[in-house]
Amino acid sequence: MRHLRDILATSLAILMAALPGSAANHREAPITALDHKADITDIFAFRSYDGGTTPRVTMILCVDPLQEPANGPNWSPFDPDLLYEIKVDNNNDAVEDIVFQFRFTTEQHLPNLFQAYAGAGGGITAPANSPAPVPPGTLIVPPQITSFGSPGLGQRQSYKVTMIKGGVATPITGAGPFFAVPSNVGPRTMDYNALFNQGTYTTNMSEVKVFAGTGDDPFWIDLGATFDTFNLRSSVAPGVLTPAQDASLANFASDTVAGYSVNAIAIEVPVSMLTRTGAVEPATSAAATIGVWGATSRARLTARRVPLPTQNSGGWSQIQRMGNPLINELLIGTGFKDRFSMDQPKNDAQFASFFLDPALARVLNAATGGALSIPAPPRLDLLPLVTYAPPIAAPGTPGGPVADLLRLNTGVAPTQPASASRLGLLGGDAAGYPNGRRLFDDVTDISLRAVAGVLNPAFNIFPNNRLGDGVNVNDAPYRTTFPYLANAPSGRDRRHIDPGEPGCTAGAGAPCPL
Ligand SMILES: [Ca+2]
Ligand SMILES: [Ca+2]
Ligand SMILES: [Ca+2]
Repeated sequence: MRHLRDILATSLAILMAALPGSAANHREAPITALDHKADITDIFAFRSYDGGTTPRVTMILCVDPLQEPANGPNWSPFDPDLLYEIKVDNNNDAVEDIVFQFRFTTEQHLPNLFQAYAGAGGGITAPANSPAPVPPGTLIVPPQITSFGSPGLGQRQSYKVTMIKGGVATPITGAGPFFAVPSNVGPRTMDYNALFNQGTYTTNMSEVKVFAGTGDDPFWIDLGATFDTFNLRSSVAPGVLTPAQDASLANFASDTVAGYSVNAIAIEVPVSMLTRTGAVEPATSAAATIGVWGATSRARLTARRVPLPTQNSGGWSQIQRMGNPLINELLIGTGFKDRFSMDQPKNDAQFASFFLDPALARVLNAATGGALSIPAPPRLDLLPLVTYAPPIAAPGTPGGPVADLLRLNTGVAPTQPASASRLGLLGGDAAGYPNGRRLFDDVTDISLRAVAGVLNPAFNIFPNNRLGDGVNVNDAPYRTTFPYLANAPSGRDRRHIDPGEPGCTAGAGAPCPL
């Protein structure tokens, strides 16, 4: 504890000096509300649970929130001008030791067609009454897109992956180019599932896999009610679940993100590539816990020279970064979100007041009429989220500076989905958030409860420990192997599950409460 107090004292001292007089993260900061391509929605890091024998970690960075799958004719490509990065700290100083960089290139193969993708069956030819000069029988619509070589894939994106470790940049390559899985336009145009599977690549590095593409947004939340100043639905008002609701893998409110897609970058690597010892450390080892975060950056200078390619120069400037879910979204004050987004995790002591006296706890308590019993600041109970500390890191692990990293104890074996808890560590499942983060971890409920104080046993009491928004599960089934993401909804058939409409599962697809 003395160590934690030292961190806090240092943090607050820096905070006093730094402040002037005064995650899941969808459009959470002013700067990314204006630059949605660079907007990180979520980052995940967890021990792969596909049953393989080599311990591996899967890391997934999602960007470009609330993609409407029907948003043709250009849909939602990756931005070739962005640098997408997944960073790992393995020696507790919140400075990256390993970086995985992703850069995209776009090719246009159908410059004369009005939409980026087109296809149908075996192709459609000009009928007998085709006006000259196009003779009947001429191919007008290409065949359904079933591979990255299909002619109907007019807009094709490939990407390069680079690992930077110890100052050395190493390309991660495959048998051919890595192609990004496009938006799921619809079943006539493409076999999206086939493209998804072809877009999951093994590489020249043993047990390293990569994926990039448009997939289902793996995050779920009653976003509309949450940001209507916690105006939660009657089914869960005032944000306290019944025991039955808490135990259910069903939704009692509509998932605002249902039916939307997101762009995802994923990489799976052996644990031994990530730890500082190069070994699979036991959970009790101080070297077992890593910190993971994602970042997007743009060139400082961009010259747009249409029709020539864009010219970038001047080095990179970070647009956004993310470690824990909902930190920037729910804890950092609006006046500080851009600075938070553009700064480095090692400097997060300047934001310590937001972590250690979160306004959200006070808002929750006020919104429930004082029904919660929240700890008084400074909130040392929240330090495990922003330092290397138990119950995530082993006792004796150097805490490091206050930093928003997603911390993963790589020595904790994965829990099989059938016995996993959506509440992660709070649900007694040692392999779930805030020990890393899996797709199915209900980080909204976990974060609400953590902010209410449940990481401190004295505050792990009702109603603190039953807070929730009523959305407990994703709208689409996740894969059970890398990259674990679900298929993107199709543009033709996507459906957003809205309040008052069928789709909540508190009774066989009953209407979601208004
Ligand atoms: Ca480091
Ligand atoms: Ca979803
Ligand atoms: Ca929830």
